[in-house]
Amino acid sequence: MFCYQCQETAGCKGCTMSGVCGKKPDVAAMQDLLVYVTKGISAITTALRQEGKQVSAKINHLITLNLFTTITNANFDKESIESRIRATLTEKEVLLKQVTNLTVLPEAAKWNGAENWEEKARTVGVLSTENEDIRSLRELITYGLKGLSAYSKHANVLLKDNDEVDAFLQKALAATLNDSLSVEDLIALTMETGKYGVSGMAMLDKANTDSYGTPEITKVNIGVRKNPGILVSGHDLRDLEMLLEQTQGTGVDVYTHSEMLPAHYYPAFKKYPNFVGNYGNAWWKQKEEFESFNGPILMTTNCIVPPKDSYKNRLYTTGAVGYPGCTHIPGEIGEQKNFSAIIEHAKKCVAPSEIETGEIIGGFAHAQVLALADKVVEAVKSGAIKKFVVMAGCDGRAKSRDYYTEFAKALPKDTVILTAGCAKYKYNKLPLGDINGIPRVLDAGQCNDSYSLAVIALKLKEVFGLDDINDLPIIYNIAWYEQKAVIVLLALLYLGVKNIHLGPTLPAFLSPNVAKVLIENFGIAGIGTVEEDMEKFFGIN
Ligand code: FSO
Ligand code: SF4
Repeated sequence: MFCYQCQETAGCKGCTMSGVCGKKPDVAAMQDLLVYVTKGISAITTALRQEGKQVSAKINHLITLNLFTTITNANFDKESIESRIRATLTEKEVLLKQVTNLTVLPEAAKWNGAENWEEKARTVGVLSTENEDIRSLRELITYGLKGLSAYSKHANVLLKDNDEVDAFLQKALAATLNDSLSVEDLIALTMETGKYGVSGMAMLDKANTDSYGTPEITKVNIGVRKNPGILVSGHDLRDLEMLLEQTQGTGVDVYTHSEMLPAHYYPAFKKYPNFVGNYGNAWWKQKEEFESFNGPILMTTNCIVPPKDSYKNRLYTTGAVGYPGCTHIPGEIGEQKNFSAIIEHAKKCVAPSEIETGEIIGGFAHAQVLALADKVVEAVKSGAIKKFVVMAGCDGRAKSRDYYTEFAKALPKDTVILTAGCAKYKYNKLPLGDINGIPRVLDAGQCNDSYSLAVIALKLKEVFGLDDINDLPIIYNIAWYEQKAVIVLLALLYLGVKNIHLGPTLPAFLSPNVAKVLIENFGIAGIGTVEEDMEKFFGIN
């Protein structure tokens, strides 16, 4: 196997024996093959569109779900990945017959699955592209598209689609098979991926707010009650809504975990009396926290850590997620899922063990921050707020990520952190206080709500009458882990944000030449020690 799509890749180079995430070589091979056939079907849909023919929403959704399935920590179940390959091959055969000009199609579009899949997988993985710069850009684009697929899927389950996003996604995916594209062509495509990243996040923002209202300042309980509970992890708000509906009157409480925390900020979820609070921290602490939760856990999206036997029978998956031996709750877009098995399971469990008490505050998506705009602008003008620091992105298990906690603690008291994604767990329980009533950590929501941070920045630029977003007093110090952070990064680059610091390490999939392009054109940089960075950003030593 060879995989280097996430920040935790072995030796900062690539996982070759087994994934640091727990992905085994046989699963990695089927993921490679799934990406390959998904690129193949995307080449066909792209050709069909060029011939003026329609592509159905069903095919668009199949493509996004396939990519989502291959995101880090989403699906470890070889059988479910194989069944997605089979379904894709079946649809591909049907679509292939509708293409008039077959000569434009790459081999992946025509591959019918009639040979040994393991052997085929060995020839189509990351390393099948020999030129390291082309490989780097192809993977950068593919990972961005994986992130975009995840965000599209979350909008799709709320019955929002954007044909332009799907058409681009498929065109770009197909382009990663095109040997005639140069490094320059692929750099341009990378930037275009960022553009559609903005569209995808905007679509999801609209889908979420149309469905559940505008996020508002909210205090979220981090303690527990005495009823048995279900813990909901991942990002899928529609799954959470269905579960909350189905648990009414059952005596079972519902808690959020990790990236589901921001659900509490939406008005629509506040009406459920059994929606208790948030339990635990970011994804990587789940082994201890799922154990002490005592009840069933529903993983609606990444990030699964291979479960301990002690709670494996309590772990349920749905959507793109899968783990062998864990019960998967089916349900397509627009269908009601039946969570009765989880609810009945919960009734037999004891209440969660308390691991924390108190509250955390969040809900600072763009509408809420803009509602406070006068206060924020006043604080900036008076000098009470000197700088904003965007610390969005991911958390992870590397010790080096303690940097983010220490960085947050060391920040001057006249700075405000803007955050989104699970990176927040590195500092959202620190007593960082407020500035004139404005909390020093403003949490916009999930990683996709990084869109909100961009909207806020663009609004501030307008209010202060600036020509360039980079003239704002904003520092970008972003942590990444998996591929959704890649689309967030590309979206920020597309919006013209420069000098983003990316840590704890730069992606292994950036070849030296591609990294150089990002450094020279966008000022992308890594991180230093907290002391070095305090000096660099604030002149503190
Ligand atoms: Fe991922 Fe990062 Fe959103 Fe976390 S981008 S790792 S679980 O922030 O959440 O999906
Ligand atoms: Fe390694 Fe990350 Fe790939 Fe898992 S997803 S195999 S940890 S690079």
